[in-house]
Amino acid sequence: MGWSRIRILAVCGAAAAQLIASGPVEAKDEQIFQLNIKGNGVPSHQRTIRVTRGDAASIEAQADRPIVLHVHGLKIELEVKPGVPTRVRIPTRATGRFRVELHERGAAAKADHHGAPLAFVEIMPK
Ligand SMILES: [Cu+2]
Repeated sequence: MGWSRIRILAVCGAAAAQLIASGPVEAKDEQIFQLNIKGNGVPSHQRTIRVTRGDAASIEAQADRPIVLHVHGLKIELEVKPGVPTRVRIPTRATGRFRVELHERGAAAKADHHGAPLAFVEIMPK
């Protein structure tokens, strides 16, 4: 279905099986989580971004229109232009569950602040 993942490095069979099970791409020690934003949502398998404290992890967002992605509590504000996959590192120093919100660009932005979360970032203790 909607698997769009980046292939950075060739992986061995066991690692490939683990990628399919866990969802995110792992290149060396970094996990990259795709968010493919269409309308006001992302595919269901992208709704939970789960990492362990101290992990190296990034979000790679794509959107069907200009948006700003906001991760509450992690101080992430990412501008995304349509058709331009855009990455941001997830700080994983603190544990918790953080809302990923979608902000529109332009005049409608303020009115639409903080609807239902697009996804959650969950940072688990080691
Ligand atoms: Cu917000």
